[in-house]
Amino acid sequence: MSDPTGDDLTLQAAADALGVHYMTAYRYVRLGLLPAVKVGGTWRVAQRDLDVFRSGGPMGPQLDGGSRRRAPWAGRLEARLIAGDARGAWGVIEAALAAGAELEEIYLDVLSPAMSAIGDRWARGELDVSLEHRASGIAMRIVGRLGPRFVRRGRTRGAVVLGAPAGERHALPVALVADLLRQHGWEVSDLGADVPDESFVHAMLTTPDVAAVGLSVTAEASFDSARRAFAALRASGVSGGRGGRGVSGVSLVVGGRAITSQEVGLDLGADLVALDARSFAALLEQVRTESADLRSDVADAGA
Ligand code: B12
Repeated sequence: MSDPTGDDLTLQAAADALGVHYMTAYRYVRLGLLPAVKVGGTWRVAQRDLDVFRSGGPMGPQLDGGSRRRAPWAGRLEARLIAGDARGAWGVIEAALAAGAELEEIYLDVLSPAMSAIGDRWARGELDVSLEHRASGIAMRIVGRLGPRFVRRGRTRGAVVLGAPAGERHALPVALVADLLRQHGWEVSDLGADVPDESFVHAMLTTPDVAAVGLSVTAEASFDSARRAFAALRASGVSGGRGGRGVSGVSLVVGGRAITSQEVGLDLGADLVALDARSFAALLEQVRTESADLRSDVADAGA
């Protein structure tokens, strides 16, 4: 290891140089992949060590499409989940993290496909539903362990209430989407699955600076209850209306596996439809900006 000198870097600067989240860089340090020393309570990385790490050797994670990052993590995780091997499942996650995967990749490109594959095998009659329940439990514990490590510090963009409507038992998608929004700086109130209409309404009315209420709909059988939840939220009089551009309004958003098009989502009574988790944060940001513009237009008109 080189001795950090005057031109050494903070861990945040090293993370920025690598194009990874601070926690990913921190893990590289804790796993012994990236040399760093603690100076006065903060990690410092020598520029030379960073250069060696970035070039991929000797311990570098081959971030630029190297074979470790392309490893079939989802398949390995699926196998551990089906085996009910919580420890092994976590080991796969740790290995993917060490290879440079970010939270979003772990959730969307590793955990989600693993769970979908398990669902497909259940649907083909290859797996008993008890294994699916057990796998879901392990997956939830992984999310519980992983999410808090990636929470973004600093000012929040606003709050979002998230949950699955009454009767909809798929809680894992809600937990994943909640963490991904948190990583983008949103404060998320995750109500989980099977949420009664009045709980959505209560959460919306009592959550400070709430910008949106998001419903996660995984099974088509939940369409009616999603419709009822949106109707109850709208009846409480707070929503911004279609388009989600209300001056002091809250956008009602729907997403999830069963929401296959804008039409399907709007028909349930949502203001906005997010067709995947990756676009949700961008959509919320847009709504926030448009609401702020609208507020200033109204203020100008009143002046
Ligand atoms: C795990 C699981 C369960 C678990 C749930 C446990 C839990 N704690 O979550 C249990 C065992 C309880 C369960 C029960 C049932 N399940 Co189930 N389940 C699954 C399984 C295998 C994985 C779900 C999952 O977590 N996927 C991973 C997530 C992350 O992916 P995702 O749902 O697509 O979510 C992503 C996006 O859609 C989006 N997103 C999700 N929500 C939101 C919200 C917003 C606002 C936004 C913007 C985005 C967004 O972001 C996520 C991340 O990318 C799926 C298979 C599959 N293909 O998904 C079946 C599946 C969803 N289940 C299914 C069924 C049929 C059922 C049951 C009806 C079975 C039964 N007969 O008992 C029951 C009851 C369901 C009910 N009433 O809700 C079917 C649904 C079919 C359909 N057309 O509706 C599936 C597809 C299985 C299959 N292949 O047939 N299930």
